[in-house]
Amino acid sequence: MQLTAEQHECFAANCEGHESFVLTTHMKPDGDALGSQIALARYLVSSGKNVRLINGDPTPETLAFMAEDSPKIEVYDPEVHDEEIRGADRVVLVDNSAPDRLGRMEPIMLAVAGNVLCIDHHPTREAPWAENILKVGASSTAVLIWDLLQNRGWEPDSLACNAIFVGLATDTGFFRFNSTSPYTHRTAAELLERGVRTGDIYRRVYERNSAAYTRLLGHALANLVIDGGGRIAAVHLRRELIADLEAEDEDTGEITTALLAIDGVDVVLLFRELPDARVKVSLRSKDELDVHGLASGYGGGGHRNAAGIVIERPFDEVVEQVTAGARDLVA
Ligand SMILES: [Mn+2]
Repeated sequence: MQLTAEQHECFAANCEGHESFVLTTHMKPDGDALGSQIALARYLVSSGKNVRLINGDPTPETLAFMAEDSPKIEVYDPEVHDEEIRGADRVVLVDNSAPDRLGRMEPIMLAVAGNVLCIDHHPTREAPWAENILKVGASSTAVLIWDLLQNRGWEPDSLACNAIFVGLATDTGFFRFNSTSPYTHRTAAELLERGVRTGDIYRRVYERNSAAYTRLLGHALANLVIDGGGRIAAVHLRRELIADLEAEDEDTGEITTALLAIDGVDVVLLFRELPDARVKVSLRSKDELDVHGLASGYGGGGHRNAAGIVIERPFDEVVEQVTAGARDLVA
């Protein structure tokens, strides 16, 4: 078990005591966010509950396969959904406890905070939600959902199994981060026994790169900057380059994986200039080095080994300051 008896009781009371649910998650939903949301939705629907899935941002194309046969995931529109959200017996927020990671849904979620059940594994500051089922350090929210649903005695259907597997696999970098626990592997084993196919899921999620992304990756790798006595690797993606390579819509977060593979590098910084004069910084680190602390100094969030910042300052200034912070970290 991942969660305590009290947490299981809290979940049970929430399920039994309510008929209509709205499930939501953080902005730019990832595999764990959607996997948790979909698996929970399948369970609630199978229990005869009324369930709406409403997210602030659309499901990314690489993860659309997860949602194909799930209850429909709607993209938040205040005119349409505020009433639904206010009227739900219970609103469940998964894979996020921080209001500022709700994006467009922050105002309505804060308005109904007294009716929100939050299920999450991120380090949290003050969560304003009515009830919280939190396990910081768990590999993913999906394993928490698995634990909760197993405890309810529910036998998950194949869609829920796939959803949970995508959640735990993507949040652990396919079982390679240190957050990967024996429980993660045991859960994965249970899912494989129920028919989940690892290779198929890996291909669907990860082998989806475009030529534009691959060119950008090539440029990034060829122009990497080594700092901090060899312990920091950084990449700078300026507007002009992104435009030249027609890579505007590409998700560049994964470029950090290649940088982190450099021998001796412990911290990776990816600076990307956004169209609206803001700068996005993706930070990654190995082992005990805490880039979440560095990111939160600039209003960013994430985990110890993976964090992000979006900041409205001149590009060179952001590079200088965050790099200086990273040097302190490895010093
Ligand atoms: Mn997660």
